[in-house]
Amino acid sequence: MKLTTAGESHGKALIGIIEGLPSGLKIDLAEINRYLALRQSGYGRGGRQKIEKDEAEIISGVRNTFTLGSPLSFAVINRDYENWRKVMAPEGCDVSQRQLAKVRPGHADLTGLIKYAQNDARNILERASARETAARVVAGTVSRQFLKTLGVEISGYVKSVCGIEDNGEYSFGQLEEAKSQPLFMLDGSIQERAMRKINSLKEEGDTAGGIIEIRVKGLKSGFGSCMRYADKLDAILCGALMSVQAIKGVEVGLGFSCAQLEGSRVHDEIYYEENKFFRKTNNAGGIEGGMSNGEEIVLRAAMKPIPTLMKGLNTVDYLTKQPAVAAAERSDVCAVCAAEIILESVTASALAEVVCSRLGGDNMDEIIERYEKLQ
Ligand code: EPS
Repeated sequence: MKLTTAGESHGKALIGIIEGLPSGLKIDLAEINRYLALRQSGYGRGGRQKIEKDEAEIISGVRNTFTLGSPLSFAVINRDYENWRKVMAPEGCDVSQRQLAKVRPGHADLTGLIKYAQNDARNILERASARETAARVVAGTVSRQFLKTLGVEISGYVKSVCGIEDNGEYSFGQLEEAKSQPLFMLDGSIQERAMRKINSLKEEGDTAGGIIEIRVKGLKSGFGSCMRYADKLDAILCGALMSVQAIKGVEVGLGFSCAQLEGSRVHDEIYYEENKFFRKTNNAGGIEGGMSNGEEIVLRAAMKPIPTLMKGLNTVDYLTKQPAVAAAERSDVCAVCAAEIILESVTASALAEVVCSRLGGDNMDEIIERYEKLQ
């Protein structure tokens, strides 16, 4: 299974092509649109989300709601394109308008300008923008529907915003509650504090990031590999999380805390009862030796603060080489909720690919039969 995305933030549309999907998978378009709406939601988003109302149009690969086994292609139209046509139209436009030279620290602007030999950072930021993730949510929700047929589910929540952290422990079932909360947090009073922090950052023209926890329930053991480094499940999943805009750190299970503890407090002891191996703890986060071990997979990702600050950071004008204040027109103050949905989605896509490459199969019946035979 392979996903290609295309599209500029203020261009006509975001496009995706998923290759390698088996035939016979039922596609629920309403669910795809529900996750697209969730990606747009959350406390701290900026003005752009009032313009967009993301909906996926499936263009190929599905007939009468079932996949055909052919490439599934889709589009999400950018409503804002109508306001940008005169500076973005591929057929011809006025590129002298909306130029960006006061490159933003933390954004792709400066390095992209140099790498792609451009004079206008708009030619960089339009694609580097996190708007691209709408396409990854569409593909991720298709993958989520594929995994669901095997009994594999993905959920998550926002654990911290700008250092305001929830250290509670939650069962998988409790996580779904997060999506009805303004910041996808599970502790009401911590969430209130985080919302107040976002309010004050907005007034100051500043931004915030946070930590997001993603969990996978129901995946059987043995996915990934201890034989080939490139097939290690933790490497694949961490790579998927790191591919999301603004993610600067990822961990599995205890993650960075492992380094501070003795082995006896880290490794999950093994038991056997009623013909089944099990562990009473899950510090490994469901992955040992690069393979799923049948426990819940626990991933955490750190999102940096949005790099467009209304108050502007010190920078240099790319064209004049003079000191300047970085460009800012409108911006999100905090997009941790969007990141939560995106991280679930890329986890789903990466896992679906791992499952397909292990099980093979051209149609869903074949895949379900092969999965059921596994321990
Ligand atoms: C983004 C800048 C903002 C965000 C955008 C990502 O867009 P604009 O420049 O149009 O105000 O809202 O995210 C989205 C549009 C989205 O749908 O997530 C950036 O520079 O990365």
